[in-house]
Amino acid sequence: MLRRNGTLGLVLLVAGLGLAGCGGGEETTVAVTLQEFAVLPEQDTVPAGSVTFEATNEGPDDPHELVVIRTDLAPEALPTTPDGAVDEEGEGIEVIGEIEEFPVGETRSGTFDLEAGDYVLVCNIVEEEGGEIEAHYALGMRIGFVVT
Ligand SMILES: [Cu+2]
Repeated sequence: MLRRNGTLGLVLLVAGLGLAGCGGGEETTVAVTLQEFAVLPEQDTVPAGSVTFEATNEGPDDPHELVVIRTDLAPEALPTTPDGAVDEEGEGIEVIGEIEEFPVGETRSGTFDLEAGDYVLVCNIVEEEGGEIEAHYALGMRIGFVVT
């Protein structure tokens, strides 16, 4: 009797681990503030699985976007094009997806299947402001993000 219960318990435990290890088990929502010039997620570490970013553009003036990049590079060390934007085809990075540019005062969400690893969240908008080129990435819209 004792032995049977022990075996049953072990089987249930293994089944439970199997489900958890199947991927897609975890669903996490992370609020992210976009502003001039910063990307501010409410948490910087999430479990692997389905991750929904709820991005709010707090401006005050510019449209912003949120690009999810998998990379082992530091947030400020991503490959760039001559205008200062991240080269999305560059060495050492993989663009997973993005929430496209949207206006101040609005919130947009995007859901991505993220494996464990190191990521960087950036806004990769480049605009001309009074004759000067402004790359939001170069101005500080970048932050590390870890999936465990
Ligand atoms: Cu931006």
